[in-house]
Amino acid sequence: MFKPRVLSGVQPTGNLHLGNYLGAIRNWVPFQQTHECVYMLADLHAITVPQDPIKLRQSVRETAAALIACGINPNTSVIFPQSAVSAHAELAWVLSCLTPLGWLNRMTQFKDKAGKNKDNAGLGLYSYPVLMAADILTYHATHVPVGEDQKQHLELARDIAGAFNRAYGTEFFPLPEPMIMGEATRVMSLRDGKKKMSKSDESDYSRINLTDDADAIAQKFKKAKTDTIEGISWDAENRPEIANLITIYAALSDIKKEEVVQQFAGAQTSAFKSALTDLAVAKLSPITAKMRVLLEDVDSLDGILKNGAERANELAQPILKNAYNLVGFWRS
Ligand code: AQP
Repeated sequence: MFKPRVLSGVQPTGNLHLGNYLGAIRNWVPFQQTHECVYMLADLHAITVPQDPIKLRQSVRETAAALIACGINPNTSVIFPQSAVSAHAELAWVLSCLTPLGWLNRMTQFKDKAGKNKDNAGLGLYSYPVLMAADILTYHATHVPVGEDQKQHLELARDIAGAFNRAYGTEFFPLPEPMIMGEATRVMSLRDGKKKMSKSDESDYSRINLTDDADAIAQKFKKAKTDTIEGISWDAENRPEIANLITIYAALSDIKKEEVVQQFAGAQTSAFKSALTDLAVAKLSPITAKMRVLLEDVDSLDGILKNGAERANELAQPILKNAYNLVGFWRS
């Protein structure tokens, strides 16, 4: 039997936003009571699109500070930069040899990110889901809490684990369970209710960043796209932007969407936006303040990352070694 172990990660690509928080990071916190937790700053994934080296390094610190400020305890959970544990890249190679191209061709994130210029996209962007499978399997992780956008990659990780087990006549890798949790599994852009909120969106007004102050949050919700229909009602098809704001309100206040609709049914959009601003500021400002304090002490943060990398290596290396032995590789 596999010990219940959680793995998840976030790319240190700046602009950590409300979608990352509500869809993923916030859900990682309670697992610390029940599971062994491993949370990576996915810098190997980050370079699937161009990154400035100095910013990337600093962004790992900022993302670590965000996780800690959101309630991840570095003394119990393992927080580490992915690039500090070579097992991820090493296992990814083995898994890539077992992954048919047809499986990767179905991945919608590659199609979205590569756009029309597919031939110029890097191989790393295409094989990103194989590295993600390696991230999970190299810890024998059983549960992976992610936002809705990562569901397809998680299903692929299960298929890849199965492919390895079949190829080597073993049950060595557990099939990881995706955990898509909470009211806000897919937070949408504030400028376009049909596009997910994203770090790489050119418009800063499309997202609420975890580092935004009260004024910025107020401005962004005030300018958020809505419609001309009166009152607050749930109609995801025809009122996607209002549905998104209802979802955010529900998630931040830990109530159901129906309750939000009941509470604001007769309210004007501007009044609802103002209540949402107050709620978001109340929930996010303690996180922002804690992040600021943590980032003032770079040495302590670097110490946390170094210690996390050592602990992650201790977990990953024996699993990689066993996997290599199954393949017939040399690794003592
Ligand atoms: N809009 C979202 N709603 C809910 N969950 C989301 N996540 C991302 N966007 C949303 C979840 O956050 C975790 C970390 O994501 P990531 O940083 O590793 O990568 P991503 O999914 O590519 O995030 P972005 O913001 O869209 O970054 P860019 O623009 O750089 O591609 C994951 O669990 C993800 O599901």
